[in-house]
Amino acid sequence: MQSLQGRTALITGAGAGIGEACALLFAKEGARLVLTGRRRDRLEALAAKVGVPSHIVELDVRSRSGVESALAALPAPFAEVDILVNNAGLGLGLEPAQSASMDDWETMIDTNCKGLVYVTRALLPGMVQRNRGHIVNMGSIAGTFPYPGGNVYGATKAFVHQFSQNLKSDLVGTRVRVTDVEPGMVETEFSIVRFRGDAERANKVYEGMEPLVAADIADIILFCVTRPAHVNLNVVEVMPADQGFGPTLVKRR
Ligand code: NDP
Ligand code: 8X3
Repeated sequence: MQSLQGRTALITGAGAGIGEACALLFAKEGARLVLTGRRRDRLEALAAKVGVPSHIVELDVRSRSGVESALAALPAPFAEVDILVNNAGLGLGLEPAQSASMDDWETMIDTNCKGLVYVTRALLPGMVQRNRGHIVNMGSIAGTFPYPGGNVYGATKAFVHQFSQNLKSDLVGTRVRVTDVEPGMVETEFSIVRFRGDAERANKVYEGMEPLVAADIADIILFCVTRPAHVNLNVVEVMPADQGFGPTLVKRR
């Protein structure tokens, strides 16, 4: 097992949910943190909590120029990123394709696909040059298993899956690793965002069942990034015990 002591981890969307849980767990393991996201207040509160050196970058991953300039200007000792967690992402709406919002579709594509690609492309050359690094992409079971209303969200996560595998192909022979983590239902702000702040509707998604929590996913990501350097976990698919295939197949009590 590798230690996180002295390693630098950059997390996109670190201010909430899975990103925040990764920051807290990585900090416990002694990593240095670059915390990125759009809500600076969240990042500042988190930085005050982690108890390790951390650097905040207020960043919307949809901005190609913003990503390029911010990540080129990371100060020492945060500039050499060892672990990138491409976590920033969202689902918007559950309408069928014939009536879903094109703006929502574009936002999901811009964030989940293009944003992830911008951040990866900005940090990858340094990792390859140093022959050291690990990119963890947040996929989803929605990228494999279709469900009504999952249309573009699921398609963006299928992109994440295939991009991760193709990245791995390009990196064979280097010590830069790639893992696609594909969770099922995790209770975070995900459903509140999906339903535009409708907390009652969001709560119903997890009613009567035991969902995963953000710390479960952080724990899995920590496992992936601490394997010996020659071990690459390609894809990790994880669901709550109460979830079957697709959100319509949930065991509620
Ligand atoms: P949350 O809504 O709790 O967190 C999402 C994070 O993404 C926030 O920190 C948010 O920060 C950030 N984010 C969203 N848009 C942008 C943007 N344009 N630029 C930068 N940061 C952004 O949800 P989760 O923690 O659940 O989601 C994290 C990832 O996990 C996503 O990729 C999601 O698709 C994936 N996932 C979630 C599952 C679930 O059931 N919850 C299951 C499978 C995958 P801010 O708003 O401050 O920018
Ligand atoms: C989020 C999980 O099952 O709601 O990626 O699509 S699901």
